[in-house]
Amino acid sequence: MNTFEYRKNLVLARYEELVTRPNIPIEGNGVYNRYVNPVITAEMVPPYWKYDFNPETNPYFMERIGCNATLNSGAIKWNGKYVLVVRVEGNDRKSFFALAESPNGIDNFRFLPHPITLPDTEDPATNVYDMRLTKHEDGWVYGLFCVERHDDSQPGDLSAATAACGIARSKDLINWERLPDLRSKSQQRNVVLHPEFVNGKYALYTRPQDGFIDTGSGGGIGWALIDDITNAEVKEEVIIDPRYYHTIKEVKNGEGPHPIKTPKGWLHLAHGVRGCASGLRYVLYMYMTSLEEPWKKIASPGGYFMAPVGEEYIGDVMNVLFANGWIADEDGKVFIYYASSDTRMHVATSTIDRLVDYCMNTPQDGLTTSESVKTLNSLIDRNLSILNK
Ligand code: BGC
Ligand code: BMA
Repeated sequence: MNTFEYRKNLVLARYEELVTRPNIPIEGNGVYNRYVNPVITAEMVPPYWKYDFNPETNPYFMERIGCNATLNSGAIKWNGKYVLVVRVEGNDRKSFFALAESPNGIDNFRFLPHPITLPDTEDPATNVYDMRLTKHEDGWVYGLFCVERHDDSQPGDLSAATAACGIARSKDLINWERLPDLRSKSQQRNVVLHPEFVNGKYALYTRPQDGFIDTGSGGGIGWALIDDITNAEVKEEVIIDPRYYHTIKEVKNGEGPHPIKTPKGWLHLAHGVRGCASGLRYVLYMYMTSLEEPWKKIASPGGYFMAPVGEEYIGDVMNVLFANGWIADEDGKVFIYYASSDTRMHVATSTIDRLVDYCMNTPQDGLTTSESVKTLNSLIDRNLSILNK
């Protein structure tokens, strides 16, 4: 067999083995289960995206277009399938969106033949990432994502950039209509569309920030009502989930996917960031807001919900868990899609009942060591009186 045939067969066989390998849950802390394998990795991008399959032009069957990572994915249940809109990042550091679907939500994810061709605005972005999908009650599926451009007001600084929220909508997830970017006084990243009208308006979770990296005086996750989604502008913004000193969200926080409606309130998944000697640490946390007034917090479990473990620590940007997609099934099962270290996608499963229980019954962060010890002693005392009976 010549090199071309040999390598082609090897690459195709490896790919097939990876995408079809069964995933197995790992019994965890009772709140959720992780799974033994990631659900999507850069190796699971179709070989025909990477290799030239023509023996004339690629006799060594060499990779031509490399894929660096598959990360921060939006999620939606669509025609009975579990669909992710994956942030695929090429070796050239540009990311784009591509749909991958699975029959069961935990394994056998396959990419559709082409990535999404997202129309540009008049001011094309250099990079786009982290799409949040919302099936809105107006009948459209919206994708909100970060658009990044060089900050031309600082011509001498090649790393100076601006972040804003891009908006697109679709009826089939394949063809996307691009709407104007969200106008806002500040830069924005992690903007998410609420699935229902609130007082007849579109509602956004926002994350105002002073600079491209620094949230600065941007105090946390915000909430804003929008008159016209085809010409969206943040006029007034209130902070609904603030940052705090010496917590898991001291430096930054941001809404994950849009919240899930439950009989007890809206269930939110978010990320919190703190600084440390090795850089920024990103973890996931949860909170709940009122059904009638989604901007009012009704539950705030202390600490993180998920933080990296094992290989999740390792990747392009170490010590990061990030989630912008989850799917709640009719039977109450919840599929949480999270990325580790800006490198690969995983799933964790739970149920609405368990997640609500987690939010309502996990003690809040008392914000000081002595409060934490008080809370711990109260559990220990209650348990010892049971155990010593
Ligand atoms: C990266 C994002 C990152 C952001 C802020 C962007 O250039 O693509 O992944 O969140 O910078 O660090
Ligand atoms: C950003 C996020 C993500 C990324 C994270 C860690 O602020 O928006 O794109 O996962 O930083 O690099």
